Amino acid sequence: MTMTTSGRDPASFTVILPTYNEVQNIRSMVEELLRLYPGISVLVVDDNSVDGTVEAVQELGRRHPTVRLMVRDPRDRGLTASLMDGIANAGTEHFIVMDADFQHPPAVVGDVIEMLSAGHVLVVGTRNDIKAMKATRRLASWGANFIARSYLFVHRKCRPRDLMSGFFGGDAAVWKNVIQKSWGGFERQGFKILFDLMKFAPPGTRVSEVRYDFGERSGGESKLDSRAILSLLRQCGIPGKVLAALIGPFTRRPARRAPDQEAATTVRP
Ligand SMILES: Nc1nc2c(ncn2[C@@H]2O[C@H](COP(=O)(O)OP(=O)(O)OP(=O)(O)O)[C@@H](O)[C@H]2O)c(=O)[nH]1
Ligand SMILES: [Mg+2]
Repeated sequence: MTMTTSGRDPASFTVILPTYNEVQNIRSMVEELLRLYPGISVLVVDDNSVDGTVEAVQELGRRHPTVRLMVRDPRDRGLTASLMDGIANAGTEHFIVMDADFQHPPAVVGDVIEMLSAGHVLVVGTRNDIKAMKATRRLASWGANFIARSYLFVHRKCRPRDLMSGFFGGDAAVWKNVIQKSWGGFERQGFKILFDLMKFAPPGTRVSEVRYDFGERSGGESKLDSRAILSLLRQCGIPGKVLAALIGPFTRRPARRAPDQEAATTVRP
């Protein structure tokens, strides 16, 4: 069943879910999205999870024709790189990016759909409060947002209030074009693609927002570590890159992942 009134057709939306080891969340996440928005497309972009996420999504794909899985080249891991691939392959008029661990509430996707249907080019989810976070994480998020917004201010770019939120939707043609044109400028290993998109946004881009309550991760483990702040600094021009190179050696090493598998980027039904 699809709604077709006032352009609010779920079939023109793809929810992009990046995953790395999200077997505890991915089934319920996808099923909740399909329950709330029948007919919507879901594209899971996985970086070679080793916990059964891939198999879970393959099984969902067999039951639901609008669920697709993209398994990425293991030599090119990265959250931003995954989302670049997701947006480029969304295949619908609009896309919505959100985490797979329920920190971004599926119920608020409806608000994003409304605004995109009304013609907004970019709709960013702004966290109402970040109280669910530990104090250190809250401070890091505030600091990162401040650095990123200052960078965009200096470069006269539009600045969503919550650049670190990770929950946003857009017009697929506009942002696919931005990604294609500025491919080499993105911090592919980074966690904050919204910051990259804003850096390369067409002049005069307007940002709209929806508000949401930021929840706690529903299950599984966080993949966020000190790499996130380093990659954010690397997104801030030459001074940021220099600073990242200076503090890099003092930060925690990233968690070890599965050994590289044969290179393959595939979009499976
Ligand atoms: N494809 C891909 N997805 C990733 C990668 N790292 C994290 N993810 C996914 O991106 C989303 C956000 O990652 P999280 O680990 O939840 O990061 P976070 O929300 O900032 O951290 P927590 O609050 O601790 O959950 C989740 O759906 C992850 O599974 C990656 O390298 N590649
Ligand atoms: Mg999370």
